[in-house]
Amino acid sequence: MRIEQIELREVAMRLRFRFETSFGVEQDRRIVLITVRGDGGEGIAECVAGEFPGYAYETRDTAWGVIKDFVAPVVMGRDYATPHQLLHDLRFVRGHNMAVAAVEMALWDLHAKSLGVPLWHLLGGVRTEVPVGVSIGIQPSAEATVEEARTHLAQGYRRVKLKIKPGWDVVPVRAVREAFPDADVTVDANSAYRLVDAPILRQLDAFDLAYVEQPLAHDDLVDHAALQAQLSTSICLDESIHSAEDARKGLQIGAGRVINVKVGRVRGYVAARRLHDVAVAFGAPVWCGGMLESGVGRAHNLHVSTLEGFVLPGDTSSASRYWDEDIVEPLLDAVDGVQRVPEGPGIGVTLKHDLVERLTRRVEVLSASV
Ligand code: OSB
Ligand code: MG
Repeated sequence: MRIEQIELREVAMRLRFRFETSFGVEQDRRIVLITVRGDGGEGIAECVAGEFPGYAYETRDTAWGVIKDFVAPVVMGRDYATPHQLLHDLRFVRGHNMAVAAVEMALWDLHAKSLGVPLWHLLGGVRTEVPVGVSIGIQPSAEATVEEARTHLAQGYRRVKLKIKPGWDVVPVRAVREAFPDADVTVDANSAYRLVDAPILRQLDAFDLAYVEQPLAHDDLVDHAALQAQLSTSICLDESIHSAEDARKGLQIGAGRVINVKVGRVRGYVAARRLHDVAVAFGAPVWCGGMLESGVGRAHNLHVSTLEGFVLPGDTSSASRYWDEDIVEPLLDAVDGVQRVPEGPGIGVTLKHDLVERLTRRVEVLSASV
């Protein structure tokens, strides 16, 4: 596959709900889609960088600039037998994993399509059905949180994850646990606590949570290890893990026992596979987190979720929870808390081009010189 063209496209999509976390509120999404063209085909991916640097330092604008100024000039015109070499070629781009991942993931889609196989075949996936849960944002009251959990558990979702922050933790968690004694419940703090808050986090041990996700700083592993030693509940690392090496270090020092793998956060599929293999070697379960993606990113998430170590329910709940109309076909909706991995070649979904055009706010096409 010779990379002949990279298209950057920003689309505006409004979530059906206001999504509040400890780092901010999201509803009007601006999503960067990447199309890689070559050998008469094209592959697509979604950059998971947010609108503002609240979850990670990358934003849709930094990703756009990094792809245009540093990624495209290196990979444009190169002929890749498989996508593995791309990561190596980009080793001098420090950080900016979300920008690099988007291009890498689009190349995987192109590669799988050129071979006429679903992407998960190339990744070495072992399942065609992916159990999923929902991520429930911070609600106005504990009662509203219980109602959100009730609605989704009734739909068959396999786990509910509650967003928490200081002042919004024990009360909603207790309410949900009392209402649903047997449900798989987790919490995600998105780095809102410090080690001195350990006594509050220890109170969560009473609620039999599957894990507490990223309680401490986004760049920390050491304090997470100190906290894990004081908790019976497992810590799941999200923001702190950017690579297989981070996973190795985190698991080695006991900073957590579970890892949330987002392909976009960890630099793409090759990196996600390495990270996954490290976690499996440590006996640590992993699962696929979400970033409020459109159908493009959701399809990618389902493919990575087919790897054997993804044994806990992911965040890829039904597309129609998020969007009045998603930008891909077929519609990725869960049935009884299970998503089927799309069956077509590549990521197995195609863009609704007319809708995408209507939602587009800017496009830039970068081409190889001939
Ligand atoms: O921490 O997992 C997170 C959304 C945006 C940024 C970070 C996170 C999330 C979610 C939502 O939890 C998951 C989803 O429903 O896509
Ligand atoms: Mg998280």
